[in-house]
Amino acid sequence: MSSPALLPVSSRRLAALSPSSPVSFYPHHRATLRLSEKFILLLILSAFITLCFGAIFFLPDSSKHRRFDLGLQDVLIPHVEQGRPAGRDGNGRDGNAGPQGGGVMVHGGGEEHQHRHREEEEQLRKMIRADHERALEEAKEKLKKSKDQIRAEIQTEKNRVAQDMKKREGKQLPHVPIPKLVGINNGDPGDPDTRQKQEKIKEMMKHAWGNYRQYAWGHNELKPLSRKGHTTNIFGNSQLGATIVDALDTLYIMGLFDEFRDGKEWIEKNLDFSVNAEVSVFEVNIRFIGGLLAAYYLSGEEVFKQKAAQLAEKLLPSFNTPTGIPWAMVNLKSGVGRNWGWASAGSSILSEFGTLHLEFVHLSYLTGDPIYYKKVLHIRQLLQKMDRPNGLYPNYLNPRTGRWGQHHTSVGGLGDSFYEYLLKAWLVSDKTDTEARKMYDDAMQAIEKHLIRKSNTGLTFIGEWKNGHLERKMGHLTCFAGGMFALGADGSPDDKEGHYLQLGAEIAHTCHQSYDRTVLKLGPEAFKFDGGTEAVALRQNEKYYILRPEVIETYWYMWRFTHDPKYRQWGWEAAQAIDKYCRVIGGFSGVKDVYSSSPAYDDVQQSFFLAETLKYLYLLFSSDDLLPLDYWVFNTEAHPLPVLRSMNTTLSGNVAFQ
Ligand code: DMJ
Repeated sequence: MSSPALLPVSSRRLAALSPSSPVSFYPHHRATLRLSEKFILLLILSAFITLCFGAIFFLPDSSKHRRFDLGLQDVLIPHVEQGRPAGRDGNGRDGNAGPQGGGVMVHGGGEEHQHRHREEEEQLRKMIRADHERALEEAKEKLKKSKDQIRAEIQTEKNRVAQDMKKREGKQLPHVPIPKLVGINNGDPGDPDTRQKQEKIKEMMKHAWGNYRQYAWGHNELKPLSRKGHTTNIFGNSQLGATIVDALDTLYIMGLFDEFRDGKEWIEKNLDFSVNAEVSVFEVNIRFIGGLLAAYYLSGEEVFKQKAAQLAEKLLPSFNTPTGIPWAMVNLKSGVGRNWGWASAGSSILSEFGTLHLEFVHLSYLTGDPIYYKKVLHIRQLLQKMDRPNGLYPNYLNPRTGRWGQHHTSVGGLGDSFYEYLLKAWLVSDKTDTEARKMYDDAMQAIEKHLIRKSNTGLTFIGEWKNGHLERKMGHLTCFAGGMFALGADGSPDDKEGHYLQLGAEIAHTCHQSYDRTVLKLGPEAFKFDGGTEAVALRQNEKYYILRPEVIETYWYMWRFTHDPKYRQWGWEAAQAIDKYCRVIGGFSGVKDVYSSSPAYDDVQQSFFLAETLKYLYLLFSSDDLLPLDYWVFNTEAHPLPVLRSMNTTLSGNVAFQ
C-alpha cells in the first residue's frame, strides 16, 4: 500500500497522463516514438493507474481520527469477525470479506460494491469508536468509583481514630479515693529570717518562670542569654512545654497561683502528644507524667490526670521488646522504639527502665488499668532473677537478650534513680511492698561493700565500678544518695537506722565540700579522690554546673530528718551562689567552670531547675508540715506523689491486677 504521503503526487501524475488530456510526457521526443514503444508505454500506464486506484481505496481515511485509525488494523479484523452479526448476507459470511478471511480489502468489484464497502467500513469505525468511548467512560467511572471508595474508606478510618481518641480523651476515668492530702497549704517557717529566705527563693522562681513565659513559652526550655526557646533530643526536638509541666507543682507549692493557672491553660489548649517525636521514655516519665500527676494531686484539676493518662498510653509501645525491658526512646506517633546509639551493645539503661515504678503505680491507680503496674512489676521480677556480679546491678541491660552489657556500676549517672525507686516503691505502697525493700537493702549492702570508701582525709565518697576496678570519682548526680540513705534509714535491717542516717550525713558533707572547694561555691559535675586531690574536679569537661539539684536535695532530706541548722546554712550558701553567678537578665543559666571567677555561661535554663532545685530550696526554708514525708513520696524529678495507704487493698480493690 502506498504511503498516504505519496498520494497527492500520484494523483497529479495520474491526471497528467489521462487520455483526455494528451499532454506530452516527453514533449521533445513525441514525433520520434514508435508504435511498439507506444504500446509498452500504454501498458505501463494502465498498470500504474490500477495501482493508484487500489491505493486510493485501500488507504485509511486520514481526514478524521487519524490517531485512532492508525491502530485500526489491529482492532478491526478481530472486531469485524467477532462483532459482525452472523448470516448478515444470508450465508453466514460477509460479502466484503476477502479471501484472506476477513478484513476490509477489496479485490475487484464495482462502484456500488466499493461504496457499500466504504459505508460498512465507516460503520465499523463508528462502532469501534463508540465501543472505545464506552470503554473509556466505563473505565473513568470505575476509577472515579474506586477513588470515591478509597476516599470514603480513609474518611471512615479517620472518623474511627478520632472517635477512639475522643473516647479515650473523654474516657471517664474511674473515681478512686484520693489519698488524704496533707500539708499543701502551709509551710510558714515561723521565724522571720527563714521566711525571708523562703521569699527570696520564691522571687528566684518568679524570675525563672517569668523569663521563660516571656521568651520561650511553649518551648521545652529557655535560653536565658539568647532569650529564646531551647530543646534537646530527650524531648525529640518537639515543643512540649517541658518547663511548664515540670514547674507546675513548684508554682502551686509556692502559692504562685496566677502562674499556675497560666500553665494549666497552656496545657489544656496546647499539650498534644500525637506528635512525630522520638522522646526519652525515662525523661518524659519523670518530668511529664510525674509533673502532671503531682499537679493533679495538688490541685485536683482533672485535666492533668487526663493528660498523664494520654501520655502514658503513648509510652506503652516502648515495652514491646523480647524481654519487656523498655527501649530508651519511643516515637510518640509511630510507637517505634530504640536505644541510645552510645549505650553498650544496644543496651537499655538501668536508671532509665528502673525509674518508672512510682509513676506507673499511680497511673494504674488513677486509670483503673492494671497494665502500667504489670509492666513495671515485670521489670523488677526479671531483675530479681538475674545474676549480679558482686551483688551489684550493672548499668546496661540488653532488652533483646536479657543479658547485662558492660559490667559498669554506678550510684550516679546511668544507675542512680533505679536504687532510689526501689526504696520509694516500698514507701509509696505504705511500706507493704517488701519485695522492693528487700531488693533495696541488698543493693545498699553491695554498694557499701564495693563502692563506698573514705578518702585520705576522711571524706566518704561513692565511687564507680568500671573495667574491674573502683574509679575514685563521684558525680554531682551521685550526691542525691545522701538523701536516699537518710530516707531509707527507717526500716533498714538490723537496727541500722543510725548507720544510714550517718552515711547520709557523710555524703552530704562530702558534697558540700565539692561546692566549698570551688571559686563560685557551686559544685562541679564530677570530682576526684585521687592522691592529694579530694572533692575537686580535675578535667576541664567536669568543671561545669548546670543548675542541678542533687546536693540541695540531700540537704533538704537531712534537714527533715535531723533539723541540724547546718543544712539550711549550706542550702542558703548554694542559693546565694546560684543567684550571684547563674542569674542573668533573661533567667538562670548554667556555668562552664566553677573554678573560674568569670565563667562562661552555657545559656540553658534547665527545666529541672524549676522542678527540683528551687523546690527543694523552698522546702528547706519551709516548715515540715508542707508536704510531710509520711504522706508524700517525691519522684526523682521532685514531683510529690501521695502514699497509697494500704496499697494492696486499694490497688486490688480498684484495679483488676490479674
Ligand atoms: C533530674 O532530671 C532528675 O533528678 C534525674 O533523676 C537525674 N538528674 C536530673 C537533674 O540533675
